[in-house]
Parts: sequence; structure tokens; C-alpha cells
Amino acid sequence: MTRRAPFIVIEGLDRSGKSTQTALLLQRMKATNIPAQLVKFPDRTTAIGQMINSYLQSDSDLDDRAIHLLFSANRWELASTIEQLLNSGISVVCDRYAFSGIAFSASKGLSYEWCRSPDISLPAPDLTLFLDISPEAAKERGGYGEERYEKEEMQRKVGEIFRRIGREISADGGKWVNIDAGREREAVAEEIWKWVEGVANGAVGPSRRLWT
Ligand code: FDM
Ligand code: MG
Repeated sequence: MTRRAPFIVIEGLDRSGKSTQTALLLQRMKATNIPAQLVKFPDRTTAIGQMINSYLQSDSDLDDRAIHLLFSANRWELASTIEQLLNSGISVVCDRYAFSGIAFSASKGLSYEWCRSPDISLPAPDLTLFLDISPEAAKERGGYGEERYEKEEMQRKVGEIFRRIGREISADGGKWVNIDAGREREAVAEEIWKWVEGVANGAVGPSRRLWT
């Protein structure tokens, strides 16, 4: 019987180096013969993903709740694929997940509980690594981009909500790690690797669902 592989989520603020670190992690897993697959949310390739993309690029406007539900639906359309990968022994490394969903929507004023509900019972990560960076350090890295949400005030609020989610996940027995992403790339990669090695080599329990 194939052993279930771990589900690893990388969350982070804009300019935290999330995409770079995700790529480095996947390279290293492959080099160590840990089969792994990258999944990225939003997945802009699906029909729902294209609506999200158009919203993020400000080509379309949507009600805050409508876009929130599309982000969640975009995860649900990939949920069974993620489970199949894990059950066939392939680790999934996910660049953003439901925690981004809550953090970004709640920072616009929607209720935290309301934001959480559509993601209840999605596959739960075995490890979540949150790449934390101050808006000041982000600015030093060249500042934010052009997309909706890439603004200092928004990022500050999003960061606060991410930290709250982390406290709740930890209190609930989940594994959430805050990583200081303001450091050099290699130092951050090394810390990420330590945590991933731990879950990749340890016992992975039965699959769990978010907030159930
Ligand atoms: N984002 C991402 C959300 O608002 N909700 C979500 O559920 C997810 C997954 O989309 F500003 C936001 C976060 C970010 C934007 O993400 C696009 P990437 O990682 O830059 O593609
Ligand atoms: Mg972005």
C-alpha cells in the first residue's frame, strides 16, 4: 500500500518571495527523490480561474462576496485531484490556499466567519508555512505590483488576519509555522527545508479536512 504523502501549503504576503521559495522547495524535493507536485491558487487556467484573473487585473468588477466564492470554487474544482495525488504518494506543494481566501476577503470588511465557511472540509494541509514580511521590507524589494490588492494598507491588514488564522490553526492542533521572510533567500529556504523534511520523513496521519 502506498503511504499517503504530505500536503504542504505555502502562504505569504506579496513580495515575501513565495514563488521563489516554492520553486526552490520543489527542486529540492525532487533532488531528494520525494515525488512532489506544485499546485497554485488561484489556478488561472480553469474557466473560474479566468474570471478571477480578469478581476485581479481590474478588467472586471465583482461583488466582494461573489469573488470570494469564486476563489473558493477554484479550490473545490481541484480538491479531488489534490487528494488523489496525496493518496498515490505524491506530495502536494500548494502556493496559496484557503488562508489567502480568508485573509484577503476579510481585510475588505467581510466577516471572518462568513469568509471561512465555503472552504470548510477542503483537504487540510499537514504543514502550512507562512512567509511573513513587513510592508517596509516589501517596499525595499521594489514595492508591490500592479494587481488589485497589491497595496501597502491592504497588505498590512492581510498580514494581521494571516497571523490570527495561524494562531487558530495552531490552537486546533494543526501545524502552522511563521517564517521571517525578510532574511536572505538561502536562510529562508533552509528553514523551509527543515520543516518539510520533518513532515516528509515523519508519519503522516489519516487525511483531514479543514475546520471539521
Ligand atoms: N487571493 C488569492 C485571494 O484574494 N483569495 C484567494 O483565495 C487566493 C488564493 O489573489 F492578491 C489573492 C491574493 C493575491 C491574488 O495571487 C493573486 P498570486 O499568488 O499573486 O497569483
Ligand atoms: Mg501576486
